[in-house]
Amino acid sequence: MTEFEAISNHIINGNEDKVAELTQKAIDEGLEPNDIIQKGLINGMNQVSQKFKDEDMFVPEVMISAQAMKTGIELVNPLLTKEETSLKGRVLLGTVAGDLHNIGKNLVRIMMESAGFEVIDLGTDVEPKEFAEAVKEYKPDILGMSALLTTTIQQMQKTMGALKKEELRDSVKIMVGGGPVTPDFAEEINADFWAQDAVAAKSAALELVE
Ligand code: B1M
Repeated sequence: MTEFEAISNHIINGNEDKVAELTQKAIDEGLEPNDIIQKGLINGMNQVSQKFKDEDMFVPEVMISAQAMKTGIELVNPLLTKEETSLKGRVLLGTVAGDLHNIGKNLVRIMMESAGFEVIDLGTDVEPKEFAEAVKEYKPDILGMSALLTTTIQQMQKTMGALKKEELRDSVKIMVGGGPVTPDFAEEINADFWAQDAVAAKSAALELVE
């Protein structure tokens, strides 16, 4: 078993101490921080997602796994932020109204920060009006919206409406992502970019500000 697989397995088992121990070991051995995140921590959480879908795991276990992943990410995060230091731009990030999922959004934040962006994270359950007000206040280069529920993706469209109403739409690039969000949907609501995962979000952000 590779070290990455071992980290993934302990995410699935929800063994936070083991995740911390193995993540630290991987760091000490000089493994690539991005690989530790992608092949170990995120891979484990993706398997948890699948098990949740298949009803092999339930909400309390998922929360324990998510906590274990967070602990691992916190260990790797300082290494990522040292990779590049010059400020690339400002990103405003949030999970849309009615949606409390924040694990994916938090990964997007970490990746953006690692690329040298300043990230203002509005958290979860962000109303269209709040997004618009924050765009007015912080003047970000990019507004990133995350949604994990088919019932909440329409909030992205409503946010586009709120931005238009305040004549802010053209002042900011819009990136959308999260499980039910597709490239077609992104195009339909006139977003500038769709990203499948946190690494793609980081690359897209770098492209958008170039
Ligand atoms: Co919820 N949940 N959940 N949940 N949950 C899903 C999303 C679900 C698919 C599970 C299922 O039934 N198969 C389902 C949605 C079904 C649907 O809408 N079609 C669902 C449901 C139904 C619910 C509740 C309604 C359950 C209930 O109460 N009956 C409820 C809703 C609460 C609410 O939000 N109002 C609920 C609650 C919860 C928990 C609180 C238990 C917990 C969230 C904990 C937290 O976030 N702090 C939870 C979890 C953990 C999940 C699953 C299992 C895992 C999500 C996750 O964190 N994945 C999820 C199942 C699944 O996704 N298959 C599920 C790991 C994460 C790394 O991936 O979030 O996809 P992800 O993020 C990725 C990409 O999507 C992308 O990059 C990230 C990193 O690579 N990405 C972006 C995300 N945002 C992006 C933004 C970008 C770019 C890329 O640009 C800005």
